[in-house]
Amino acid sequence: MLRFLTAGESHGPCLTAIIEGLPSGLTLDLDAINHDLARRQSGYGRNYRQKIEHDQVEILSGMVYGRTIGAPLTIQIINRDWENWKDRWASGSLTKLTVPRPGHADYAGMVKYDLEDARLILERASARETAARVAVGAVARQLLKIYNIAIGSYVSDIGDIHANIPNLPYPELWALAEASEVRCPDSKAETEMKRSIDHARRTGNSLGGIFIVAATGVPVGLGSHVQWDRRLDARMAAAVISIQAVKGVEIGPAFEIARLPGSQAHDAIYPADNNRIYRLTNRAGGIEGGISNGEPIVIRAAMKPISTIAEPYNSVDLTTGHPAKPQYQRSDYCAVPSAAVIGEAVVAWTLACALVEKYGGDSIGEMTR
Ligand code: EPS
Repeated sequence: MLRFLTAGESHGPCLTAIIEGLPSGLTLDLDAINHDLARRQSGYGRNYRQKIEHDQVEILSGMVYGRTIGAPLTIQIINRDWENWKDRWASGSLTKLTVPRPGHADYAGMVKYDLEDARLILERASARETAARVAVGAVARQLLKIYNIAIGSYVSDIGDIHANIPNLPYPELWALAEASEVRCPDSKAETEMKRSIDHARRTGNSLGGIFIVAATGVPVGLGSHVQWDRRLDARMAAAVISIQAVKGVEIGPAFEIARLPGSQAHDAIYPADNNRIYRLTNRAGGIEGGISNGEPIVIRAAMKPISTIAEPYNSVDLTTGHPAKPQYQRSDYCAVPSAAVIGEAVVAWTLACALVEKYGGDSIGEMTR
């Protein structure tokens, strides 16, 4: 079984991830991991913090001569912003944040953990944690690559700007997205999205949006229909909705299909050579009965607008009980392009887990046999 944990605060010394259950003999390309970390940091609408950070992994255990050895792999990413916070953390001179920001984990976290300072919640609730998950996903991606499974993403909506996504094979869509500052394959929409993000920045606001992650080359038979927690669609949905600020997940065009009669909602099967089959549509998003069916896995996710905004909502100072506005320091204005990269990572991880389960995972040799 593959599993991982992350640790680390947003403004603490570092982020750490420990992955256990990786097969031995997997060659790890650290440049490829760092490349994904840089992709996560990019995107129009991020704030000054991304100029401070320059995310790079250090491998502290589980890899010898560039290959995994079956032991836990420890990944560390330094938070460069720690330098700007460590003295204030040490002296206890940071002002307490006692007014929770609506939409953030602040209020529920303060009540749950009996803490008077929202800072002690937001440090871990922060999406900074996703740097560690992208590194984990990049490791998973290298395992998947051996079996020709590829994963990419693009953004279809930012705020009320909706892109016209060209009808192209996924690798071409991903290449267009890669060249776009908002990861959008429609250049006209990209211009409007950037204009909307500029407007949000000027007016102290933030924007959400929708991104699509797809995986190609996935074999038939990952996941299972026999138990709820083995269903690949359930595991994918859980992984994607666990990304900070993601509030909705869809497999294939699920919400559109809900309005159609059964005769138009599924994917007819046709015979092909060598006892194979083919399909002309992929309305199931690559998963039927909780099992991958050999078509690309397609997941669409909705990210809410970031809840830290310069013009804050009404709230309450929890120490006085009086109406108050949350303190504003800084925030991103739009992080949907980054969320798409994080989506790739969590999808890669979920597929890697299912692949190791199906093909046995002590060594790459065993899996490949
Ligand atoms: C985040 C708040 C911002 C973002 C951060 C996520 O950080 P800060 O409070 O330091 O300005 O920049 O994202 C990252 C640091 C990152 O690397 O993605 C939040 O509250 O979720």
